[in-house]
Amino acid sequence: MLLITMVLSIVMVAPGEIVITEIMYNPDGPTLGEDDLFEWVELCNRSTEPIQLEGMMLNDGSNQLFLGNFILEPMARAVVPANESSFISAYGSDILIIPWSGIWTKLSNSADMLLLYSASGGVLDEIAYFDTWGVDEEISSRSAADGIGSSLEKISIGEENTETNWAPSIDYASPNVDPDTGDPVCWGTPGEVNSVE
Ligand SMILES: [Ca+2]
Ligand SMILES: [Ca+2]
Ligand SMILES: [Ca+2]
Repeated sequence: MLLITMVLSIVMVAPGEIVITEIMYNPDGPTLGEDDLFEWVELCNRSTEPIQLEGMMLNDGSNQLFLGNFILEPMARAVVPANESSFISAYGSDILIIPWSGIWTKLSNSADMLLLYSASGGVLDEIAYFDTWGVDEEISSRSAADGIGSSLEKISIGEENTETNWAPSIDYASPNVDPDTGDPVCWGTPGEVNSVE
């Protein structure tokens, strides 16, 4: 009976129940380290039930990774990091990390897409982002999420993944500080409610 319940819970995950809520596609390389090691994606369970993530797939059209055994509680958020030890070195070990296998879906610093599939192959969420998202021309021609330290955060997590519903993070969870300026080197709210929500 337990097994049947588990299988049903996997099959019945619907689009919008597990969603992509934050993307660190271009971490602050000069102070933090290599781009590929510090990228991460945050997922949120918007349903009212705990959801087993095992077998779900993140795909950017070429590279695929499969989520491992992990129960995401209702309204909880957890992170799929490019490199677990690098992520912990930047953000500490208190943030929920989802295990995965396969090939990291390298997050392009110009434009990329991310699709999240359920274990049964249905599309749960999809986003195509551009480095122009979040540009404030009065400040810079470059978005704060494009290598300046911010992540890209979703504003209304139940709405569509349009440009106006995503913005550079304005808060941070990272203890790392740029030794020259005293500023945090990697903003964003991995595992927590977004700073722009
Ligand atoms: Ca990148
Ligand atoms: Ca990619
Ligand atoms: Ca967040």
